[in-house]
Amino acid sequence: MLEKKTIEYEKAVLIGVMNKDQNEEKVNEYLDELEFLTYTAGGEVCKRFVQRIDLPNPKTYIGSGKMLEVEAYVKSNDIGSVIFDDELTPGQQRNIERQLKCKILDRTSLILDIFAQRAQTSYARTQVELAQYEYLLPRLTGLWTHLERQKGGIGMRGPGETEIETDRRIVRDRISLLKKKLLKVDKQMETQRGNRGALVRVALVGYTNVGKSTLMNVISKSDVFAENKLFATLDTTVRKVVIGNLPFLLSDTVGFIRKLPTQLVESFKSTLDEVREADLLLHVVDISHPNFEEHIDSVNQILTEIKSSDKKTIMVFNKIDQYEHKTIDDDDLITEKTNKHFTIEEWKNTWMRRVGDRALFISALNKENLEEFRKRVYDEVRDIHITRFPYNNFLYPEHLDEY
Ligand SMILES: Nc1nc2c(ncn2[C@@H]2O[C@H](COP(=O)(O)OP(=O)(O)OP(=O)(O)O)[C@@H](O)[C@H]2O)c(=O)[nH]1
Ligand SMILES: [Mg+2]
Repeated sequence: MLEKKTIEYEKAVLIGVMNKDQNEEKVNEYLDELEFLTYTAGGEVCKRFVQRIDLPNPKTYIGSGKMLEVEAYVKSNDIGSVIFDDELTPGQQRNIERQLKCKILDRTSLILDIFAQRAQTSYARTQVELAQYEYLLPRLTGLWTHLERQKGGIGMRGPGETEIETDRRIVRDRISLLKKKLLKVDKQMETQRGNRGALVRVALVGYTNVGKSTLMNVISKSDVFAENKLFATLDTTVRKVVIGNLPFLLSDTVGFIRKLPTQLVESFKSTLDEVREADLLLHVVDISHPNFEEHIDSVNQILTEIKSSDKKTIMVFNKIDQYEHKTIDDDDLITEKTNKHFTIEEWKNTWMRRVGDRALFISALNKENLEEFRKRVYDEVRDIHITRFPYNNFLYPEHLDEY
């Protein structure tokens, strides 16, 4: 019999704060995502702590009373990591670590850790390593200021300072080396992209885990890795797809997330170039996710950051097979109807009013509505093609179904 392998999950605790603009539901949704990230990184969440606080405590993020509560729990439950749903300052991180005496992670370091774990190619690894060192550098500096403050400048010079200075120098050297390495690969990739000729380029973009790779696979009959964890894809895959007689390039790339660390956006610059240089974006959305509208906003924000927000875009609402809306009983006269109660039909109407026919509702998994999807993509690609090659358009019939 095959030996059954059980994965050892590290015990973790999550910490979030609720300010006056957030309700409990919202904070829980954020912590659900943090829990999913933790699970993806190999952790098992034993408890969540939430504190109502308008501004994070500058020393320990949460208040001292809450810290004691967390400390007691960490001690008696053999907790390996305490994970905060926000970026901690280097000082906060250190103070908390000193009190809790276990690993302290923030949202940024957790995401960086997942990226590091998932990077397959040497190119992706280089990009992640750069982002990690960029994250580390101010924290090394922080370590020094902290020692300086604690023990005073005098007597702390010498070995202590040299050590940190050396560390800092090593990290800086490593950063510039990695940047040079990436620059070289960037050039190669640029040439590669140039060699692809005049084909229209379409890019799948969207929040992580929405089904971009699954859609890529059904459309291009390729075999991109897809799974129900976050950041399954880190590298970009480009495939030539032909719909009707019209060939174009389709790319699948890294997923986005709320508060995506800026270090990652920067170091994944060339991976994201595929998006930046695309003629058409397919913005894939997981409509079955309770927070999908916020996901759309996060994605749009990142698209703005990488100067791609004004591109022609089709909104592709995926996972309609899994969509569940809240219902209101007939005799319930109190509950107000919100968009959580919308049916798929109501969402269709809403989005049609917003973007006209540039919104599609599909299930990549069950292959629902894929014909409509192909037809819309065909029409858009054809339009781009005709604009680009006005003398060559006799090749393409007005509509796909004229074949
Ligand atoms: N129910 C349902 N599940 C889907 C559908 N499309 C994809 N999935 C599932 O959603 C999960 C994520 O799919 P991926 O294709 O890996 O998602 P992705 O957007 O590429 O994710 P990242 O690469 O992590 O950003 C997988 O478990 C898929 O099987 C769908 O239409 N319906
Ligand atoms: Mg993917």
